[in-house]
Amino acid sequence: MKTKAIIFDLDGVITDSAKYHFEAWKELADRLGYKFDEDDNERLKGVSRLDSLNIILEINNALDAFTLEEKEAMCTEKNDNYVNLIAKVTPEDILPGIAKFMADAKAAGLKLAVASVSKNAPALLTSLGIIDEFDYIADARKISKSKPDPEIFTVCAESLGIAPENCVGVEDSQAGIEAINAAGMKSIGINVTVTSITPDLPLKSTAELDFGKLCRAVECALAEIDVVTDGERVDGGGEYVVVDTRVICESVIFVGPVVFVRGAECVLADSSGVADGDGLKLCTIAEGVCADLGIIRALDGSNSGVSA
Ligand code: B16
Ligand code: MG
Repeated sequence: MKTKAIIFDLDGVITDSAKYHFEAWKELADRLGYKFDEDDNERLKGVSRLDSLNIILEINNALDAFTLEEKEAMCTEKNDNYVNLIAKVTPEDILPGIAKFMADAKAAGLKLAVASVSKNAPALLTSLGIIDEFDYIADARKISKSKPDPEIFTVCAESLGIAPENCVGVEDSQAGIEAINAAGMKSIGINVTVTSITPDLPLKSTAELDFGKLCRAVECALAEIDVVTDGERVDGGGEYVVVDTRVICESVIFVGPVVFVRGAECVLADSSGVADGDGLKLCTIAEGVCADLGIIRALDGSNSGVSA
C-alpha cells in the first residue's frame, strides 16, 4: 500500500499561527475577565471558532451567559484580533522542513491537500506564498463538524480521489490526530500534547519531517505481517543480526524497538528482543525497503552487506 497523498493541517503545522489564535483569544478573554491559558488553548486547536468560544465560556462557567448573537459578536472580535496578528505573515513564516517535505512529496508524484478548519486558511496560505502548491484546500465554510470528527480529512481524500488508507495526515493537535485516524489514515503528529491517541509517527517539530523516511516507513508498516507462535523458530536456525533501531523507530510506524534481519526478511520483535518468544512477528519486506532503511546485513552471502 503506497502513500499517495499528504494532507496538512495549517495552524501549527505549515506555520506557527496557532500562537496567534491563542493571543487573539487571550485578548478577548482578558477583556472579559475570563481565565484562559496555554493549557486551555490545547483544547482549541483544530476546533472551529464558535466551538472554541464555547470551550472558553465552559471553562469559566459562562456557557449559558450569552445569546448566540452575543457569541457571534465575540467571535468577530477574536477574528479581528487574529487577522491583525497574521497581517505581517510572509513566506519566511513557513515552519522549518515544510517546504522541502512538500517539494519532495510533489516530486514523487504525491498529491498535497490542506485540512484546516480555519476560514482564514486561504488568506494565510496566500501570505505564505504557497497556495498554488496544493491540489486541494478544504473549504472550512463547508465543513460542518470540527476535528476530532474525520469529516475534513475524508473530504480532502475524496476530493483528491485517493483512498484514505493511501493518505497520511499531519497535525499538531490531539483533536486532529483523532480525526486523521478516524478517517482511516496514518497520522504524523507535530509536538502533539497527547491526551488520548498517540500519533502513528510522533515528531517534536516539522524540522524532523523527512519524506524519504516516511514513505519507506509506511511501506514497511503496511507489509504483510504474520505472527509467529510461541517457541517457533523463525527460519530454521539461521543467524540473526540485532540492529539498533533507534533511528528506525523514529521513522517506522508500528515497528517495535528491535529488528532482526536476515536477507530480505525482517523480523520485528518486542522490546525483549527474544527472537523466538511470545509476540514475535515475522514479515517479509521488500529488500529495497530494508536497504533504504539501512538494515540489511549479509548473513548468508545472498545479499550484499549494508549495515545500520
Ligand atoms: P478561524 P487548523 C484551526 O485551524 C485552529 O487550530 C483553531 O484554533 C481555530 O479556532 C480554527 O482553525 C478556526 O479558525 O477562526 O480562523 O476560522 O488547526 O484546523 O488549521
Ligand atoms: Mg493545527
